[in-house]
Amino acid sequence: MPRTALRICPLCEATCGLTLTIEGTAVTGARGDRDDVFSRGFICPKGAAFGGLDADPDRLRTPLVRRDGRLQEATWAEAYDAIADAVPALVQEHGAQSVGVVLGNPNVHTMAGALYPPLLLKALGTRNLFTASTLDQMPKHVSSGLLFGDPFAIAVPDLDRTDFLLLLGANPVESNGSLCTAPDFPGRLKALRARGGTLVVVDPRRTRTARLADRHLAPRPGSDALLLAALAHTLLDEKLTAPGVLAEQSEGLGELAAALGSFTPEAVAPACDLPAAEIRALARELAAAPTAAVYGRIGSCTVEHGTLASWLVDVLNILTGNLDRPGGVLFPLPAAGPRPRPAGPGKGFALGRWHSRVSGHPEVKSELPTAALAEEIETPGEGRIRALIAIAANPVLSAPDGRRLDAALAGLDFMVSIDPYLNETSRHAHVVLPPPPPSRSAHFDFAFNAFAIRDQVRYTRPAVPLEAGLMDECEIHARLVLAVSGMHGSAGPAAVDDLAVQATLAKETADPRSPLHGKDPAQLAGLLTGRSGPERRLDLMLRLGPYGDQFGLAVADEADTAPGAEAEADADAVPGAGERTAAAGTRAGAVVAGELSLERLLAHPHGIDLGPLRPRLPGVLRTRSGRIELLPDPIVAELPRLRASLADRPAALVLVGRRHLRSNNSWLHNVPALVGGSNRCTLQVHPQDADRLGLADGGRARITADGGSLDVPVEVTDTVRTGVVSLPHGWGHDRAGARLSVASAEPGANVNQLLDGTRLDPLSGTAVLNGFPVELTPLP
Ligand SMILES: Nc1nc2c(c(=O)[nH]1)N[C@H]1C(S)=C(S)[C@@H](COP(=O)(O)OP(=O)(O)OC[C@H]3O[C@@H](n4cnc5c(=O)[nH]c(N)nc54)[C@H](O)[C@@H]3O)O[C@H]1N2
Ligand SMILES: Nc1nc2c(c(=O)[nH]1)N[C@H]1C(S)=C(S)[C@@H](COP(=O)(O)OP(=O)(O)OC[C@H]3O[C@@H](n4cnc5c(=O)[nH]c(N)nc54)[C@H](O)[C@@H]3O)O[C@H]1N2
Ligand code: SF4
Ligand SMILES: [Mo]
Repeated sequence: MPRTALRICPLCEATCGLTLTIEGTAVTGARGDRDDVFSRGFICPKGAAFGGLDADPDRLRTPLVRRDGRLQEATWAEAYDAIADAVPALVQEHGAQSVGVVLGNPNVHTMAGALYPPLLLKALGTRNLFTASTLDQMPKHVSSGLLFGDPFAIAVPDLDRTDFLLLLGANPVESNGSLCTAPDFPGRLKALRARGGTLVVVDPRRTRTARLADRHLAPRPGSDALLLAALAHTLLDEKLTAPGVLAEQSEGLGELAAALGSFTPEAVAPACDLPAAEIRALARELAAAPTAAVYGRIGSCTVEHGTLASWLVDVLNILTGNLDRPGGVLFPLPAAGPRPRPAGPGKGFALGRWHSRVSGHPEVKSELPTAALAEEIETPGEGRIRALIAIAANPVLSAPDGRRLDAALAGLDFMVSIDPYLNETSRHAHVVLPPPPPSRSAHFDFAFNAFAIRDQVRYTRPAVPLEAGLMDECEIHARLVLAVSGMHGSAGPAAVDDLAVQATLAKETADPRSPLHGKDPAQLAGLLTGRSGPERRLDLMLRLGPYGDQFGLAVADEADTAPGAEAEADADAVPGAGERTAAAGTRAGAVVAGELSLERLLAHPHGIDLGPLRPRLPGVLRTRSGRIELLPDPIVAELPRLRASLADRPAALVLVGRRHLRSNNSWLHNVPALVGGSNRCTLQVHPQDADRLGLADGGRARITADGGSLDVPVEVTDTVRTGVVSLPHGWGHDRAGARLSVASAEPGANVNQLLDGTRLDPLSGTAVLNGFPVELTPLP
């Protein structure tokens, strides 16, 4: 008899609730969970293919250990013995910096990836940390760090209530949204327009999102910072600013006009390749909207001036008074996050506290640019990376110059991959530790609830029990922490979780502002519930969090910042979502502020709605001044480079990426249901450029840039603007030694081979993956 089980989808940031059909131990179907308090039944083709992904025969089911140069199946004990033999000895001989850590994107989609890497880094003591963030959203962390003092204080568009959405460099109809967790993003954009709101999309391609818009601007790639600066300039120049209460909460407002003085619409128009009048008109519309949200993603981050663009997005939100107000952009209050703290000066955000060894790149958020990983492995000298731990990362395809990285990884003394696949990166490992299929894992969105457009909390336990021989990914991580610490023989994985719990409770009970100040940490730890170490840690975070029961010891003075109690009333304020909010209201009523715990959450399998986002300023500010620092020094120092770019002669042809709905970076090309059709690695070229260059649809072209050349199939389409070509990332599955039988049949080309890793947004160390110059020649 088939049964059903709930599972939050881990495949993109939308975090939809799925209902899986299970026969025996196989997932035979997946549909949207209609009762999910957030996703309300939404599902996309990736979620629907969950069963195919779960059962992929290429998934590793045992650890692999390199013996005599070859990766061979091994037991877990053998795998951890190999790690315990290698890593501590290397650290002993060459120091902590000789071990590098690479954390890839799926870490933000697993519980293990949220709970253990901080412990691993602490155990290793290395500063050689590289993550997908420097191929992605790091510019936003930097701008938030500088503006608000907290790199995680990222305000998200209030999608369901805004009157005007200006969306730059994002294609949520295919990506399903990023740094804006919103199941059914497409439906919410349609609802915005249906309620009379306006959607403006800025993208050099006429994407599926752009096709939903009232207005689509197709500027030259890489020019968003200029466009945004001109919008801000116009608001200031035409006295259209209305920051309201934000004026008192900000520093530097008065100096902004001078800082942006040269960026008139007329000055930026040639570089953006947009009419100045259109830029002016957009600024006036933005100012006139009752509420508005400016939102930028990949296309505005992974570019030359990514941090300036990210900063300017919030400058516009501030100048128009839309930061921290309903209908504008708001700071979420996630259930497993910290309790709101009282307003006041904080520690601030510092960049460049140390620098990378070879090129001297500044550290950002304790990370170094992933584009600089290869040189840190290759370049001799003290502090060279000799061993690497890669967790859920495939930088050979995701980062610039995969060929160079390939060679560098092949020269490592030791490498561990935690990865379900033997792929372009993990094939270099000495030990591969495979997590089980996703149906066997519990799920809680530690990362994405912090960027969600509604506060809500959901948890799903494993849908299928673990078979003998498989290991839960949390345990894989915990055992890795033990193995690198030399504690591998003397302690079990539970000890790692116990230590984490003890550390949190020790801090909490010592904090005079905590309701638990002075309590006995051991007694509190004894009150935690849950079947496993990670569940007990989740219980701890929920109970200490903003809606938590504080172990029943909460005191009343936090009540005004704990919002659950008001969720029901607030829910009515969400327009265009009548039924949804009525049901959500009932659920919110079931759990009120100050009662959340794992036990409470488990009683609500479809989640608990905690209401729409609410203003949180000045409480979120952690700057040294305790105010919004609108014009921070690193930004001021960076503006001349943007100004100088006005004089640059634009390249004749530049490349941008694209995402396909049925893709997920580099690792879903092995699921038959998700490949084929329009999900292909083609180079999109505008008909005029194709004519000029002698390219034909279906023909082939050689594309060349800093890092090398690729031969790719050409797709002639007017969905890209002139002067721009588009090639998706995550392809290039043609390397020997990988085990990807479906993906290798249609390998595609790795776009990142066109880069040599030297083009970076200097403030954030983020690789320039969009808007770099290329040359094209036809191939016979
Ligand atoms: N040119 C270009 N390059 C890009 C981008 C772009 O837009 N253009 N986008 C960039 C962005 S935004 C990102 S986030 C990066 C992503 O780049 P990476 O962080 O390298 O991520 P993926 O390519 O998604 O590879 C993820 C790896 O995790 C493994 N994996 C999958 N599920 C699990 C799991 O549950 N547990 C574990 N342990 N492993 C798992 C997969 O097999 C794969 O090896 O790529 C970046 N690269
Ligand atoms: N289906 C699917 N969904 C995904 C992923 C996936 O690989 N596939 N990856 C996930 C990940 S890791 C992330 S980070 C998110 C990303 O989510 P999004 O930010 O929505 O990413 P993209 O779909 O790549 O959209 C970026 C858009 O920017 C445009 N662009 C390129 N250069 C410029 C520029 O200079 N200026 C402007 N204004 N636009 C530009 C591109 O044409 C493209 O349409 O998606 C996530 N969701
Ligand atoms: S939109 Fe994202 S979270 Fe929702 S089903 Fe699709 S892949 Fe999963
Ligand atoms: Mo990403």
